[in-house]
Amino acid sequence: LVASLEQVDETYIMGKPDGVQRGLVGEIISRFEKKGFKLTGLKLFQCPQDLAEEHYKDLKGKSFFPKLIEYIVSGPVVCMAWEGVGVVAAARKLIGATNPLQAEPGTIRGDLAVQTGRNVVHGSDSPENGKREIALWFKEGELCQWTPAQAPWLR
Ligand code: RTP
Repeated sequence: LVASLEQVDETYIMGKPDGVQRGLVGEIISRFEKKGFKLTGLKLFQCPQDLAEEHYKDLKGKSFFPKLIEYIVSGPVVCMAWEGVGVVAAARKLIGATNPLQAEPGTIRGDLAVQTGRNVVHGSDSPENGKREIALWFKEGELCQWTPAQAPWLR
């Protein structure tokens, strides 16, 4: 009851090219599904250069920016939109620290990655960016609004 009164947010989660190449797509999706969030968008997608640059525009001045863009467009990514109470912060926790060597065991990066430049997955860092990024990566008809079958233990 308490949770149902709170704000439902949405976040953009992306399996990065290394996650796809290493066969971790199912594992990544599974972590968010098992937690109890609702999937509202999902596609495999070859990201063009301009979209990668727009997505990471806040990092444009960083020395690693060119390598980051090269990495993101190096192969298909898995684009996901997830919805739920507190989903943005919870997803960041499930993903773990940016540097996988500092990410806690039990997190996606802590369990599955070693290098910052190959850290398997992206998650929006605020509800505002969640909305912005979902609008950036998905066309309207690609998102599904649906009501899960009654399962009050997940609310
Ligand atoms: P993300 O946006 O991918 O979820 O990652 P984040 O918030 O944890 O980290 P952020 O600082 O926004 O950086 C975005 C991505 O850039 C790559 N990166 N490389 N020093 C480096 O070489 C470096 N620092 C960041 C990572 O792929 C990081 O996830």
